[in-house]
Amino acid sequence: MDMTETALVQADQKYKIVILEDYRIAYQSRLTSLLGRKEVLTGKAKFGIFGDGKELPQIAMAKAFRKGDFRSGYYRDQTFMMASGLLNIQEFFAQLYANTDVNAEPASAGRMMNGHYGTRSLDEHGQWKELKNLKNSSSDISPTAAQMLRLVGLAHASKYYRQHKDLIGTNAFSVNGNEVAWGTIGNASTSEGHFFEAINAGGVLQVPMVVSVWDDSYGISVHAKYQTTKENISEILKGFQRDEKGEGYQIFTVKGWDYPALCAVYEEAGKLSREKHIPCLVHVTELTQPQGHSTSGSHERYKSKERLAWELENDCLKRFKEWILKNNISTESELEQIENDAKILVNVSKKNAWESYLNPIKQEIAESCNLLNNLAEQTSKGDEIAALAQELSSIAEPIRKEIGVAIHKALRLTFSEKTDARRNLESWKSTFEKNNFDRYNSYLHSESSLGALKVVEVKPIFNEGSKMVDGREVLVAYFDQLFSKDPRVMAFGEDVGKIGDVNQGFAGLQEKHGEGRIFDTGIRELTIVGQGIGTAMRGLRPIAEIQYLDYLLYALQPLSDDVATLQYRTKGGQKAPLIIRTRGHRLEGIWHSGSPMGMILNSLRGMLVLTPRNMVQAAGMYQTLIQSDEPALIIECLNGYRLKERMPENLGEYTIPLGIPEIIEEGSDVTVVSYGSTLRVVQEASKMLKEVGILIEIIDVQTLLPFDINHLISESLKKTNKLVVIDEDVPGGASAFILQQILEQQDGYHHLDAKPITLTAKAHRPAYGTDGDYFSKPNAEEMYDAIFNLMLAYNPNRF
Ligand SMILES: Cc1ncc(C[n+]2csc(CCOP(=O)(O)OP(=O)(O)O)c2C)c(N)n1
Ligand SMILES: [Mg+2]
Repeated sequence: MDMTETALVQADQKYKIVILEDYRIAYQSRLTSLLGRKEVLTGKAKFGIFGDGKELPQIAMAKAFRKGDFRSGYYRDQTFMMASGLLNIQEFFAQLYANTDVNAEPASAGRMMNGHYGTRSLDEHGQWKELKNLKNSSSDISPTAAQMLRLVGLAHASKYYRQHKDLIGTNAFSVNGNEVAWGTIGNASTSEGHFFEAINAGGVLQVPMVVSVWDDSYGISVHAKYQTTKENISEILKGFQRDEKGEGYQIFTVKGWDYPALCAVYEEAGKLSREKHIPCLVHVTELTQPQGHSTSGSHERYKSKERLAWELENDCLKRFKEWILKNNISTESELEQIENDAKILVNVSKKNAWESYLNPIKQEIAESCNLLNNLAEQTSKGDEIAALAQELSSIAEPIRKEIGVAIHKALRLTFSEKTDARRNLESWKSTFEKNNFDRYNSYLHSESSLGALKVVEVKPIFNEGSKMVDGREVLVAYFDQLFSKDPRVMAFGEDVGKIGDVNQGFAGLQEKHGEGRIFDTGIRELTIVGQGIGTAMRGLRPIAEIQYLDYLLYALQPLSDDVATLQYRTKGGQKAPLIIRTRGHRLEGIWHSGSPMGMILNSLRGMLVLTPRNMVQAAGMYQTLIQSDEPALIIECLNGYRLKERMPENLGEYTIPLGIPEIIEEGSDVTVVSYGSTLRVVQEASKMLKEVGILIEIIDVQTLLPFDINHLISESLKKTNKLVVIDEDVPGGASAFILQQILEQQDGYHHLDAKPITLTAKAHRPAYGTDGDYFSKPNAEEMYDAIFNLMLAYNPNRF
């Protein structure tokens, strides 16, 4: 052999090794799916959804995936995760069994059902890791197509880092923006508005995202003919194809069983996106579902015999094997060896996963049974308690609920006894509960040193020379210094860039700080939020604007499903410290003066909800948020931008502590609790009430989540013994939450001498015009009447 021949053989050999490695991973993944389904059907796991039939394109995608890149995908992606080294087989099974140990199940510590992948961006202290040196996956959620929203932001972060590399310098997240965000979505999920909105946004922004559509012609039982015009997503997206002007997408269509073509497509798409920030769409067709959609049903019910036969023939793994053999890359027996090794590995991994899931529970069973048996010896209910222990220890595959139920019963049976054994059991139970709190209830909010409640308060400073200005000018001055100081901060939304938002809070700032920092977006609330999530997940500090509070409904899905759950569903493994800025409460008409605070409070637990009464408070809250790592919604008063306020001397330094209400008027007769714009109306009512000698104590709660953490309101009730909650939301909306907090959480009912009252807006949306507002929202005269009547009933002799 001459030199070139040797080189060729060596190259061939290398090529073969790579291909066989790909076959090995794909085959292991397939076996994992097959075994996973069995585990569910035999009752070891509750639900299973698997990546079978989608292995090959994911192997190809993983080849193009580099350090610093991010995936934003869905439940079919186990092979990609395995091929990228981000998931091993044991971890796959650990999630299937809901192992709550974060080391065994790093994606969610058993909190999410199987198939929900994600890497840990944060260390155990909640601090960022060097994400540019890691392969990353954002944490999956179940709502179809929702992953497309944050994909836009993950991709936009690369563009931002590239554009501002001199400003930002070396950082943990990006090397010159050379990272790609890889999205995956099922064919049927492309029917969602989320998908189309995200595709359009990515095209407008020209950001490095590669969207793969895994097309198996079905969405559960519903065929593509009901999902997609022409049954073909790449066909109908042709208008997005890049043209000679260089704008748009590079669109690829490739068959899901065609290994060389898949490898070539992903290499090209990755390169285009990484180097030139060109978004790409890869439509992967002719995929199958060997085991149907999930363990919840069988596809024989809705697929024809012909289709089922076609799927068998065109299974990507089968065709990959045929291709390997046809091209003499390997032999039957060599492949068989790989398959046999895979069988052993998958079985051993499954077994290890099961044991590591079950052993700690068995340990707890042993401990609790021991304590129950001790108790049995010291009680007249010995037989019953011993039977409980016996029953508990005989469960072959126990869960913790069974321990909790048995202990509770034992303590019930012996409730009047005071033995050491019972005390020991109680003490064990309290540790058990603490551990279960950690397993199932921790990390709703950041537990890092950057938690919002840990931000140190700095009071605003005013002096004699402090100017009186329009409220919006306080914001402009605040944001101006923020953009100067912190290159991670960007602000965007509808009309945010050129005109500096509809109320001029960013006026002139785009000109000063650049179009990359403060910019306009299309009218697309879902992806405005997604852009915020993705950029925040990559170390930036986005302020994403929803133009009016009423339009938060459009943005609510990703806020509720993605942002609010992120810390919780990853048990502190990921964070998106996103600030959503909006304005509302009072102005004009049905869609410009809403205050759906109950909806917000009920859907956004996990976020902070801040309701500053003026712009000085708002600027201080922004400063608190920017120093913390928690996501928040901040609602400015729509009618407050032109009201005069004093400009603080220490903008950008003072902070408003969260969860700390403020008494804005002292009084001894009634505690009146409210927030936001309504406070000004309450102050009008207060003037009228003073005329008849009634002094109300007006408390601005300032932040609804967190709510009055030091129980200031309850303290006020000790003095007044009467409570009125005034709220612009519908009856029983936010006011119900506020009452629950005061009466139950703060034990406020102890201090009441009269029925607590809520005064709210009417149940309908507010009508247009000043009269519409007056007769729809709580007005000063109604407030006067409600409070006067309360006082009259309480002490008729006083008036
Ligand atoms: C918003 C929302 N609607 C419905 C569902 C229930 N659901 C889960 S998967 C699925 C079908 C998805 O099909 P496709 O996108 O083609 O992905 P495939 O499972 O075929 O890979 C549906 C309807 C959901 N998870 N989220
Ligand atoms: Mg499908």
